[in-house]
Amino acid sequence: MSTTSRSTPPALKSGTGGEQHQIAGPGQPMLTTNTGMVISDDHNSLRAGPRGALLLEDMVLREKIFHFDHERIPERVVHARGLAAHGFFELTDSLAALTTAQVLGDVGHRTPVFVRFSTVAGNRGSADLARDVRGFAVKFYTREGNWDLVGNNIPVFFIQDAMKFPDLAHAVKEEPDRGFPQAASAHDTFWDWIAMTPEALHMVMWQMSDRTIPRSVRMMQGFGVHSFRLVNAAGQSTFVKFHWTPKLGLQSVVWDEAVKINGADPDYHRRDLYNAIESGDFPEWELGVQLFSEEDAAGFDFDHLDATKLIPEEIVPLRVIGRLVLDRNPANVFDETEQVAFCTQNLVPGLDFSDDPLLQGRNFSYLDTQLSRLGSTNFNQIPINAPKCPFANMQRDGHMQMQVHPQRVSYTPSLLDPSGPRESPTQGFRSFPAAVVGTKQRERSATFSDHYSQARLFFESQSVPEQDHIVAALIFELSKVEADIVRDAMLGHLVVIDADLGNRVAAGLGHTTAITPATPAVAPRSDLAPAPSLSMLARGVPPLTGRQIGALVTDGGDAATVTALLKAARAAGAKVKIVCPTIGGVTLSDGTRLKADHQLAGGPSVLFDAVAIIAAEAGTTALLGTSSAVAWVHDAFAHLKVIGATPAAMPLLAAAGVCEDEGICDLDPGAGVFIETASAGRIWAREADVRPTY
Ligand code: HDE
Repeated sequence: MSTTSRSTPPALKSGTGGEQHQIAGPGQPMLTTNTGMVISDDHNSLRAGPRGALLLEDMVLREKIFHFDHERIPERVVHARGLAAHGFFELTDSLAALTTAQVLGDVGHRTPVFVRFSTVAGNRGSADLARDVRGFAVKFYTREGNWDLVGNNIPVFFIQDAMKFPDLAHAVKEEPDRGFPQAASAHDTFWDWIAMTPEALHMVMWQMSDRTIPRSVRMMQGFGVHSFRLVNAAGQSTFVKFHWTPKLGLQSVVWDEAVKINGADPDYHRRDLYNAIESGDFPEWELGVQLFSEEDAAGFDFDHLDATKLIPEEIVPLRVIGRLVLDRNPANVFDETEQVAFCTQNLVPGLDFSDDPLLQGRNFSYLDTQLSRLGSTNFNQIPINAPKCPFANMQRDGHMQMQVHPQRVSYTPSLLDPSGPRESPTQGFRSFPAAVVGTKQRERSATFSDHYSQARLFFESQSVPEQDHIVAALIFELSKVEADIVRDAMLGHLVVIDADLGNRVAAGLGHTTAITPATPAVAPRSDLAPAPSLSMLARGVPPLTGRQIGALVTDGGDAATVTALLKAARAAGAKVKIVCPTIGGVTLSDGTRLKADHQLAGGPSVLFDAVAIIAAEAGTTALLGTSSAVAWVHDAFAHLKVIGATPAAMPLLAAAGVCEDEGICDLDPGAGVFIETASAGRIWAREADVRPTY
């Protein structure tokens, strides 16, 4: 039953226990049971006398509690924690010559979409900023049926064969004999499995990079990972890989920040997306495609059917063909975000699968998992899963059947009902008639055997700070591993990927004995040209748009500086959040009141991309005795953020151990220099001063 907004509040009646009853007024919906019986009292169970036991007869109580008891459904076995939004996909460049799919052919057409982002390993209640791969699953409600592009924010995957997926998931999830750690790969079973599975090493390099601690889901790439086929009207096939590129640029947090954000705001990513959409800042991505033929593929120095490999953009450039805009938050998170069921098997005519063995395995898994998660083969009837084009078939009955089928005939063919739904050889989905030959065997192609070359390519394509972070992440993760045998085996892999990488991690682990290199199945290549497209920093400085500046303001803070900051930030597309000693806000130098968005302890600087401190002398003195204020400034400095401060705030910077560098700006002449400096991103040069690098 929907609720309606009323201009007059419902009448109140005090109950016998002092509770307030709201009574439905004229024209207002009345509260009913699920069968429509109007409820007279929603606060008091039926009992034998005012102090007596409850009566089993109370069907109102029993129905309410019965429904509540079953509100939860099994969470996803992986990707349990998700956030989602509605939007549209608009094609800007037609692929009609290569595919009959209208969604990729009709320029200007807007296809509705629902996009769910997720972490992989953590349970539904885990924190958003776990170091983890992010899911990037897009459901296109096309005019020819639903197309689900179920991708990740990393273009490769851990494994080459679906057979290994349960092992990977078991290894990374919490250890079953103790139930921890949750949402973390930094534990023995994960690294034990990785050490024994060299095909995972390329993905591990990505996982240890800042890609897995994104600043926002609005600021990360997405990839379809596998090769798919486009099939045109003439029946010709072109291979395609799909890439989503965010308009806000690629941005991540640093690891210490991620750790602290998880405490300060475990819902950081969901809040960020929700707030951006609510305030009209609709996140947008470009859809790019890499198109290549069977002959092109034969010339690659890897097998494109192997999901642990990528095609560098330097080899097959991206062709941008459309844009994805997310402009509406889910109306109900359970109904939509939780119940959405993505299935890699959902394609539309004009698209087809490649023979990637991982993709083929996924096509079984996703349909299958929905049955245990959603409980019925009719899950496609749930509104978020239902196609928005006409659909009809002879599937009937089953748990929770929501449709009434009045037809006598529920089969084909039929003389009795010749007008019912029938197949269409012209418009229906047809598989690309790829020739198939071979013996039945459990064996992987020799073209899948090189596990180190692209891992090396990835590491060597990173900028210096990015390489430093990969080294630091490996040191962190392997330091959490208790078994020497696992750590030693991992070092053996790392030195084969890149000797410098392995030696640096060994130094950071305090590993003093000789490393025994792993023995690769085929010799890794050292002649691959670095691919700058794989580096987030090499892709350019992302704009300040969509980012947040935290301003710590005390009583007596300079009013003109606050005004200048708000104005300059707005002009740059950034939002300013005011942090004050109390949530009641402060009185500025000109006597005006400034409202606070956060109280100091509830608004640590990790929540912001750059920070400003606008304090009067007395305010600074008070902050010097407040550890959360000193930590606020210290963390901002350690997290390489640009810091703007009024002259009176300088003692706080000194107490926080801040040293002069190009990221420390005087706010006295105004906020222009501060905003300009903050627009260039983090101060990477500071990193060597705040953290040891190995
Ligand atoms: Fe998934 N994966 N996966 N996966 N995956 C699921 O399906 C699976 C893989 C991905 O927001 C499950 O509905 C197997 C690659 C995303 O609802 C399950 C294999 C990629 C999501 C499943 C893979 C992904 C899932 C769990 C190896 C990136 C979340 C719940 C063959 C291209 C979708 C569900 C959402 C979810 C199985 C590998 C991405 C169990 C067997 C590769 C984004 O079916």
